[in-house]
Amino acid sequence: MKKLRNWLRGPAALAALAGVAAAAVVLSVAELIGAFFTARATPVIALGSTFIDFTPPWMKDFAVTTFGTNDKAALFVGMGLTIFALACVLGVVAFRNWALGVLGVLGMGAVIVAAVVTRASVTPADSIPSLIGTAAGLVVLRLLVARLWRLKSFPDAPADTAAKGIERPATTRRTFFAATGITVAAAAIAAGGGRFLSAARSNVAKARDSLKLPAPARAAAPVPAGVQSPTPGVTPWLTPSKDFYRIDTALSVPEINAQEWELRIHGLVEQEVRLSFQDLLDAQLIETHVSLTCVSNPVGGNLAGNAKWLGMPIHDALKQARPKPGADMVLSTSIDGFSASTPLEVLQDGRDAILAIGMNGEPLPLEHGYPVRMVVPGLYGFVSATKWVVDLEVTRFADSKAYWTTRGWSERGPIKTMARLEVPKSFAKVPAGKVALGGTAWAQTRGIKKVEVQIDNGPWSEATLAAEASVVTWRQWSFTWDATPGPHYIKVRATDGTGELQTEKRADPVPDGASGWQSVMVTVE
Ligand SMILES: Nc1nc2c(c(=O)[nH]1)N[C@H]1C(S)=C(S)[C@@H](COP(=O)(O)O)O[C@H]1N2
Ligand SMILES: [Mo]
Repeated sequence: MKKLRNWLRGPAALAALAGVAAAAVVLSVAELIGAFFTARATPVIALGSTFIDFTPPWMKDFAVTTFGTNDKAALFVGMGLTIFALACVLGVVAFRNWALGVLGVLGMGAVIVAAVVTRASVTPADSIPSLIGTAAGLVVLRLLVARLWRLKSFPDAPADTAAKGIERPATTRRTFFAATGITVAAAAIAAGGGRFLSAARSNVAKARDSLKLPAPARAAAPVPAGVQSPTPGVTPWLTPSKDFYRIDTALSVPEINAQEWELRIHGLVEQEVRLSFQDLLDAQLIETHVSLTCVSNPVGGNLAGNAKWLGMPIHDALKQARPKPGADMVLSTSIDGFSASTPLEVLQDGRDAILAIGMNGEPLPLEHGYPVRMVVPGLYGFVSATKWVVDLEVTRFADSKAYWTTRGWSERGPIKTMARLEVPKSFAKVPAGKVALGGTAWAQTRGIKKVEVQIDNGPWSEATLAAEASVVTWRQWSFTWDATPGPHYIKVRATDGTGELQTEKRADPVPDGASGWQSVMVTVE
């Protein structure tokens, strides 16, 4: 305890503090200048994105199951702690041996620049904010550490202090804290200013808000009455866009100017095609309800949503390019380097696979892919639902691998049949008597024919299905249970439109989606 107190009072702790202040300067100066460059090029975003790219599948799976859609916040906290620790070490090293400290800062600067320039759709000039930030950090570190060298109270300061030409009057601890405080405050202002500037400079959100979507050539089939489960508390059948789950590798949402957006269709095609956003607005658009599902969704999880999409059939775009024989896959790539491998045949078999520009009657929200994303019924998002899509390469599974496939996930991902119990919640306490159960089931492109409920290890009983809108949307259900006091287990399972029962076999999300019957414990009082 006493040792710790002495250490905290000693020069090492102050040097660590100097390191933290210098790191804050590196990041905030880069953030401020970065407002004039792409957001993907700021150090925090570039480092975080690089980290995500190197995340092994088990860790991604862990992050999504532990933090769900808060996985990005968790990453930022982890990064913050790591940078803090490294900055402390660097501060101490610089205090003891300035040359080593300089090497350390330059080394970290090099790591940052490497992270920046290896991002997708980033030019070498985008490393300028990081370079200037690193230089500013180095200057600040020097100023603060030099103050520590001059501090009278540290007789153990490096002996070569005089040799460094530092002969000004000795400073005090108080002036060191003042200088550090001013530095950190200035860094906070720079960071805030950077955020403000990038927001002010961004016209993309405004352009999106004022965009008028054209009327579809083929409107969505009317939604029948009774698609909503009568059980109170069940998820809305149509997911409002603001509540739609969001899963992607993008730490900062890509901001694409629709006027500059272009989709390149190339590879094994007779004719390379480039589509502008105007081409999409002018195309024969279709509107369709489709439920999306994430492959990382655990049994009973909520990484699924159902929306009304508006877009151009991908089939029509491919027709212009005319795929060559032998091609069996379309690799779609987003502006930030994510990619998905979708079977060519799926995009041509007549299902509503679209280049979507609208979601629930509005332009795509920025975080759901503005200005254009793919929506393909029946496939998990990681092999089909590319947001901010800019490139379609017609190719072969044998020749190209998509983003998650190179990270241990499957190259194909048809959605597995799943029944979900939503009411009552796991570990809920419910009164004895009639208890309303309810939830949602899905088997996109096959539809849901039956949902069954089992109490404890009793017989399976058929639930009441809500109306079916289509085989590519999810289907809700309800069931009335005569509950007797005590703890009970409720199990649910679905049968798809082809008559196939959802598999009981438990599987993890990696590599191609979770399976198994959801089981929930409730207490009846
Ligand atoms: N550009 C890009 N598109 C992407 C992803 C991504 O990481 N980057 N993730 C995919 C995955 S894994 C899923 S499940 C869906 C989720 O779409 P949503 O966020 O609109 O729900 O987007 C897909 N499209
Ligand atoms: Mo996903």
